[in-house]
Amino acid sequence: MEDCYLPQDSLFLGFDCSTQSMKATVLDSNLKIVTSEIVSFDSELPHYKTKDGVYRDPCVDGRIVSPTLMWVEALDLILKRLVKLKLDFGKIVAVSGSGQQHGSVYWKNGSLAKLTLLDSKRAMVDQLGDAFSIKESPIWMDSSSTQQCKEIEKAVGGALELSRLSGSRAHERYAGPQIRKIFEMQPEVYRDTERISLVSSFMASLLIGAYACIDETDGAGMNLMDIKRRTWCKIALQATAPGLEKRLGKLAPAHAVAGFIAPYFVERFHFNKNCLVVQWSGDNPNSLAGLTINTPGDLAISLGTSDTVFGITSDPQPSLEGHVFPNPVDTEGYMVMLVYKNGSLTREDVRNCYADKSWEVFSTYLQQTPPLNGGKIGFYYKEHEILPPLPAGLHRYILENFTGDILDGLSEREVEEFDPPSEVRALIEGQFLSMRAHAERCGMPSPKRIIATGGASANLSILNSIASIFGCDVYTVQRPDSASLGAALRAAHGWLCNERGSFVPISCMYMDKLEKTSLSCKLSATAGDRELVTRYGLLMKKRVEIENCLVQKLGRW
Ligand code: ADP
Ligand code: XUL
Repeated sequence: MEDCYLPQDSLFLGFDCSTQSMKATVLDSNLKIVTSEIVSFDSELPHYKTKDGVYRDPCVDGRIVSPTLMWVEALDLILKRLVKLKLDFGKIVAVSGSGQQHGSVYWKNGSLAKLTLLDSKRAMVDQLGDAFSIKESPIWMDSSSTQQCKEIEKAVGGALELSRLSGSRAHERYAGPQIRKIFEMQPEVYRDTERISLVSSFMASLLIGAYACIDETDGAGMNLMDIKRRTWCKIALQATAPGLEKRLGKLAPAHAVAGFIAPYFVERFHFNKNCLVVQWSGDNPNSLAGLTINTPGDLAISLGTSDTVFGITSDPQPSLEGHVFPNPVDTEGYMVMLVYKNGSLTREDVRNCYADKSWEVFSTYLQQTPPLNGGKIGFYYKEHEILPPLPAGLHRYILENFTGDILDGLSEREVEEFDPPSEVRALIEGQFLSMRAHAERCGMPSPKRIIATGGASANLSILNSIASIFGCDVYTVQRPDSASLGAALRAAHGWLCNERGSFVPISCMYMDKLEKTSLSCKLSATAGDRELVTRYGLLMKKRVEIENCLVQKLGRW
């Protein structure tokens, strides 16, 4: 194993610009957390008037955006908070970050000059007010580009072909269909755009005071990149919009250095001028890094605003439901992922309706009710769902007979038949049975261990349900914000690769001393009995059949 020495007394800063908040985590050279901070968009930047960090457009079906400037202001604010915590910025040798995946930012013609010449005496937000041709960035929750998805798939030879080329079929939230929508509906705005960034490369651009490259892993979440070659895919570019390649700039590996930190940050926060900014990437890829996932069979379940399931493989299969990205922490291999839009916000909704708005009551209900819920199952979609593509809505069923014919065997009953505790269990079992079913369908290996992260991984009763449904142990990390932790780890990794002049495996930084770092995980829920796992398997199959019926009846594709 190579010697992966990080200089004593140095610090590594990782951000996470997510849907509801901006987070920061600082690691020392032993990969221990020194400090962390969070800025919640709704409550701490109330003048943007977001709800859950976003605007849901009441006039345009499925349009969900966030104000780009809010992210700019949040960066300044979180750095000010870190100053208050007496963080020694001079010791930070590398910075990186996570962005919510797929969200895109549109820089107006002539904005590079504004970015390069930021004056450290005035807040960034006051200098970039006029820098964007679109002030509200489409984000991952948006589902308003169905038409463009269809057009792009048709132009490249179908959904599966696009998935084979770019790692995913066309998805409304992906930047490619969003860009095409802007090109079609606001051609003058598209013409007035000199650069398109993802949230990740946008934040890196602020930090280096120039346009940063899009990294190859987050770039794969656009329906525009050839995942095998790690280059822009000509046919997808052509199917999306003219003159796109020059607006996207170049791609770079996630471990590459984007540049030195800009004078704005050196003068305003006293960063060392030699501090490196390592390419930012998506929040899920950085979580994969932060959870130290590097063996097939390790499965991560992230329970944040969205729920995601991911692991690594050397042999990804193109599919219509999963996503394939280049491995963010290696030059070889792939990350495979499933994404649900109805994650924490839907759990909160059910908690608020049925469990006195309290996680404690929610957990008690989950503990009180028997596994399999007496055949009561539910599909809870507060928002239009991605997996499967179904509109917002609530569908409850009671399976009378587990072995009977699916449509004869189930009856859709009145809401009253579900008391509050079984409502909670139906939601949780439904969410995790769906994950188990789709992970199997995508060819992900049966998990040997699951690592849970994200806000809801703090809930032990949820973790117990996961362990029973998947039939394997569930681990948690010391802190649920693995995306900013992973970003700090990737900052260290990028620094090391740069120092060496070539790629080194990320694991060499923590191998053999994992338990001494802040990356170690602990066993939080143990696998349930095998018989229950088998019975959950049967319930899962029934649920898939019902899901398929719902998609046939209500799906939009
Ligand atoms: P983000 O995707 O914005 O980074 P987080 O990972 O920070 O989201 O997760 C935030 C979510 O965590 C909240 O929306 C909340 O519903 C959920 N959460 C927090 N505590 C609990 C709990 N004890 N049980 C279930 N969910 C929780
Ligand atoms: C991933 C996705 C979400 C966002 C949330 O494809 O859409 O998980 O990354 O921030």
